[in-house]
Amino acid sequence: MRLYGYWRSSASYRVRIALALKGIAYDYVPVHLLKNGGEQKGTEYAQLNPAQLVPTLELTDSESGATVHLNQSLAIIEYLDACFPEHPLLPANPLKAAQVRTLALDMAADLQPITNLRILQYLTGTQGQPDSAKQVWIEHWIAAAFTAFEQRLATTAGKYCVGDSITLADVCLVPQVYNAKRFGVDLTAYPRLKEIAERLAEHPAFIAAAPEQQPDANT
Ligand SMILES: N[C@@H](CCC(=O)N[C@@H](CS)C(=O)NCC(=O)O)C(=O)O
Repeated sequence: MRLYGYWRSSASYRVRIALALKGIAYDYVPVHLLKNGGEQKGTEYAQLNPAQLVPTLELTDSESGATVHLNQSLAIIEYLDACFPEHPLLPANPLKAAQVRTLALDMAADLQPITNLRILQYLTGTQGQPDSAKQVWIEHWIAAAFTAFEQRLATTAGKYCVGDSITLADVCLVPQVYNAKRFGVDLTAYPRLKEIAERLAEHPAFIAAAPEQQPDANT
């Protein structure tokens, strides 16, 4: 398998965590989101993902032998979960699975897309907003999402976001916490979220998947 990603991309980070949890070996191909106007927009990469976003997972289909490119981190992770059932990321219990998906989507569908690079570039570029507007925007949407997440944890959490096993919810939380810290967001108002994120940060798979551990870190 080959993962096209970027060290600081939260969607790539999610897939790296899932790969590490499941102990799947893969090659890593960095796609620089800023250099030369963004390599994700280049003709070569856009063939792998028409949405011009990372990540892309390249794999060989075991049935046809064809090389396949998968996009959308949650689709990729669900594929990995189905093919590599060790350490399941979605509980078998349908109610618990729905709770996991709710928390995962809070981060991956409601928060991350509106704080994504292209949105921020549109805000300060096309919309002509000052650079400070970016920070205000990010802080506002992180607070909205983390407040809801914190309240949900009151009924779902154990050691981790849902119960005592690591799930897709945890996989989606950690990259957004990384992003929040990057923008200087204080997590004190979210004690459960903070405690779970700190616990996850000590897990070997989350350590291996961390942005600073990637070959393209700080480039
Ligand atoms: N829903 C997509 C989101 C992918 C995404 O937004 N990727 C970001 C990095 S986290 C990206 O490639 N941004 C480049 C850009 O905004 O131009 C997924 O989960 O895979």
